[in-house]
Amino acid sequence: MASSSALSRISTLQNHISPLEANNKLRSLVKISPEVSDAISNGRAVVALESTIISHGMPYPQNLQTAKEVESIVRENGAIPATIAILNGVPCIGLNEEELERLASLGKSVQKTAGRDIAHVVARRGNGATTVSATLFFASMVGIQVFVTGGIGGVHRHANHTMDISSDLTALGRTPIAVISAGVKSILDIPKTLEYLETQEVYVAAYKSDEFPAFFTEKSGCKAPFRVDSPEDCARVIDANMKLNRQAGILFAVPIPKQHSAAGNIIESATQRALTEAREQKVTGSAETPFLLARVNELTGGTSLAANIALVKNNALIGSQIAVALSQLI
Ligand code: PSU
Ligand code: MN
Repeated sequence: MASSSALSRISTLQNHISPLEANNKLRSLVKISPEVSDAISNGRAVVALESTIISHGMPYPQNLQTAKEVESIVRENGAIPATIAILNGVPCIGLNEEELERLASLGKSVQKTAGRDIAHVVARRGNGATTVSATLFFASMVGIQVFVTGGIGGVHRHANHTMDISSDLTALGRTPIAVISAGVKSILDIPKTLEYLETQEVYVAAYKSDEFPAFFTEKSGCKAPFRVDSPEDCARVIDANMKLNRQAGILFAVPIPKQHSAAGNIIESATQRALTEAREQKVTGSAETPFLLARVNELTGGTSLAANIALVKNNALIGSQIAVALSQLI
C-alpha cells in the first residue's frame, strides 16, 4: 500500500505540475512564447532546443539557417519547437524569428551559458546562449520532457589532470528530461563519459544500434548500455522514468545518418590535429569546445560543418517523433 504522501506525490505527477506552475514567482522571471505556452498547457508535443549550438557551434549565417530548418523539421513532425536562450537578462523559452536572428548574428559575442553562468547573465541583463546544462534547467522549469541537440558535453581527455567534465553530465543526472544527441565527440574521452553518466544514474541508449555513436562517426568502439528501436520504445522509457518520479535524465544517442558518416575518418584526423593545437595554444575550459569545432571545420574545408548540420536535423526528426509518441502515451 502506498502511503498518503506517496499518493499525493503520484497525483501531482499525473497532473504534470511543473516548477513554474508550482511557483508563481518564476513566471515573472521567464518569458514563454505564446505558442510554447499553449502547447504545454494542452499537453501537445514540445521539443526544447539549445542555443550554444547556434552562437558558438556554427558560423553565421549557417547557424541561423540551421536553427530555422531544425524548427521547421520539428513542426513538420507534429511538435512545437522551444529554442531557449537568455535575451537582455530574460530567459526566453521559444524564440520568435527576430530573436533567433539576433542571437545567430551576435555569434560568439553572446555569453556561452552553462548552469553555472545563468545567474551572472540574468543579473547583468546580458545575452546568453544556453548549453545543454542550462537548457535542461529552463526546460525542466516549464515541464518540457524532450530536448534535441547535436552533441552533449562530456569528460574531456586528460580529465584526470584538468578535472574538465562538462556540467551537462551532472545536469542530466538531476533533470528528468530525455536528451536526443548524436552521442559525444571524439574530442572527448567517450569511455569515461559513459562511466560518468552511469555514476550520475543517467539512462543511456543507442537508437537502432548496439554501439554508442561518436558524433561524426556511427561507432565509438563502446557498447551502449541499452538499445531502443523506435520512437515508441523511447516514449515508454520516458514515461516509466517520469511515473516512477526518478529525478535523473535520459540520453538517446542517435548515430549520424550513413551518407554523412563517410567523412568520419577525415574529420577524426583533423580532430587529433586540433586537439594538439589546443594544447599548444593553452586553450582550456569552456573555450575548448568552440575552439575545436571551429578549427576542425577549417581543417576539413567545411566537411565537418555539413555533417554537423545533417546530424542535428536527423536528431530533430527523431526527437519530434519521440515527443509525439510521448504525448500520445500520457
Ligand atoms: N558539442 C558539440 N557541439 C556543441 C556543444 C558540444 O558537438 O555545440 C556545446 C553544447 O551546447 C554543450 C556544450 O552543452 O558545448 C558543452 O560545453 P562544455 O564542454 O564547455 O561543457
Ligand atoms: Mn568544461
